[in-house]
Amino acid sequence: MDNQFSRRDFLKTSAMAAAAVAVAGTASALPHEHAHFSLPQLPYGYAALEPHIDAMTMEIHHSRHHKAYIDNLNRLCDENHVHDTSLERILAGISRYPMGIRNNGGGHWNHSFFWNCMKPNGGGVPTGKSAEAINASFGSFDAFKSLFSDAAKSRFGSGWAWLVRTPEGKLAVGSTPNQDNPLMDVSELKGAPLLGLDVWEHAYYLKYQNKRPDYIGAWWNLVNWDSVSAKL
Ligand code: MN3
Repeated sequence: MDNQFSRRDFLKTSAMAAAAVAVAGTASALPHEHAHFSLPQLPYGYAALEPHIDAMTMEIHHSRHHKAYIDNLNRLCDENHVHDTSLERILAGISRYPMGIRNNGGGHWNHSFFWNCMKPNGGGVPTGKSAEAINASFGSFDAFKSLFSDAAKSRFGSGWAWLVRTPEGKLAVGSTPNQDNPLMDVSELKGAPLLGLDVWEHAYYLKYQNKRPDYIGAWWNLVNWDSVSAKL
């Protein structure tokens, strides 16, 4: 996304715009015959979310779990001749793809999104657009927090809890199994994700073991409300 924005700025300002378009046009067809995705850098260090999420959990979660979804996704895109480079577009039509692309494509999208749902010294009560939208939809922040926490606690097995803006423009809370997400045509919960919480055991087991509710309770101290507001 940064590349697209910087390229657009370049095109606006450069006297060499025509040449740049020619280069970009040929370059996009060359490097990869198939879709290729890469591991995004975390917006903070592995230890930055301590004590709520420990550094070792973050390092393993990002550098091994997230990376494995991407490696598998790239391999499966090659094997299945998937040329679409937009993961969002693939997810929107995921019912037409093999299960491995659903699991690993969802895994890549969900984790990329999740890292930005958190920040050091986050949490607290939302302000601005987040606060307005949450109060209007759920009555109060406490009511929303309780709904979202229940969705995260009651998701049986592995999955995610979400706050989404539905296609009708309302906010809704729900959860998805495995690495499914609300962008997928197969998902019961549909909409644009505003906030997501990973409740797979790999997200919390080292520090919290079987106590998922404790992890969820601590996670509220990390929520990046600026990121939620920016999506509204
Ligand atoms: Mn995970």
